[in-house]
Amino acid sequence: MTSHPDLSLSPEVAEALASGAPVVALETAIVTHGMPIPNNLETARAVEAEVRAAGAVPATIAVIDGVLRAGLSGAELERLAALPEGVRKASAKDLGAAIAAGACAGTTVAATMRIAALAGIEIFATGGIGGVHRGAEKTGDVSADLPELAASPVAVVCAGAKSILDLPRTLEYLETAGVPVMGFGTRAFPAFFSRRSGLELDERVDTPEALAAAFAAHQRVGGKGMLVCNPIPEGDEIPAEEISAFIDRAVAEAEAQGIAGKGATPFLLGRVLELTEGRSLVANVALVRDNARLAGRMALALTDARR
Ligand code: PSU
Ligand code: MN
Repeated sequence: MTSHPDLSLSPEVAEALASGAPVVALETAIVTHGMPIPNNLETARAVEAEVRAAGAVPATIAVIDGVLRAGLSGAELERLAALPEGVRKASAKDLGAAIAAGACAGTTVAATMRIAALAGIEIFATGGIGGVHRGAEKTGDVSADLPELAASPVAVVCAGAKSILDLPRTLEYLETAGVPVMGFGTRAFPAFFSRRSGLELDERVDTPEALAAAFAAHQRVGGKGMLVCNPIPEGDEIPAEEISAFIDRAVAEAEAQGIAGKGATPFLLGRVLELTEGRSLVANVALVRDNARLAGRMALALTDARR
């Protein structure tokens, strides 16, 4: 890892990277803008524990007092999860301003990928990615997560994307951008709460070793990011028939209230949580933990492949 003036690694993450040990990046927009207190802190801790149980080192990424950080202390994670005054949601475009302002920010998938790449971390676990929003043909709302997947050499393990988004257009964007989308144990593109969206993927891969091999080969041929889709565990699934009315209502409310820009995704996530009376949160915690486990196994496999 080359040193960077705006980036600070925890001692544990620095040592793991220096010795070639497996590391998994974790995002924090889910902590600051994706889940309510106290579930946000509990989940962030549980996800770190899953990465450790898999034998990898968790690198929770955020902006703290204007410094890009990979690996937070327990106290720093607590501070971020308490939503300090002025805490921001930082996507890729927001990092420079947050640094210059000395701000604290939870980092989206796009910003977390950018920082992971600066640190030399190749595997990243999250819940769901941002994508092309419904109605994007009028609003142009496309998450910066998608172009970042084409730009940063990081494999992102997710449970697909929520149907608050236009899922067919999200997959089309990724195809155009040259981002491989791999189904773990499935050809079905998962829809976050549900194991299938009705959309098919080109690639199914059944082991962490095969995922690591495909990611390493993608790098050798000049590729950058890769999306790994790990469907929500069966027992935690909320069938599409049950969740879709709530999602449709949240999307309609956002449109009626003219909610746009970086507030759009947090509004939609918050309304789905309220409308499902917390059931969506239980599913969300289960899938993000499962993604952390898979990312940990993939990081181990990638370390072995690189030896
Ligand atoms: N989708 C989810 N849960 C999340 C997010 C998206 O189901 O927590 C968060 C992630 O941090 C993602 C961000 O990177 O929202 C995307 O925000 P935007 O659409 O503003 O790019
Ligand atoms: Mn957006």
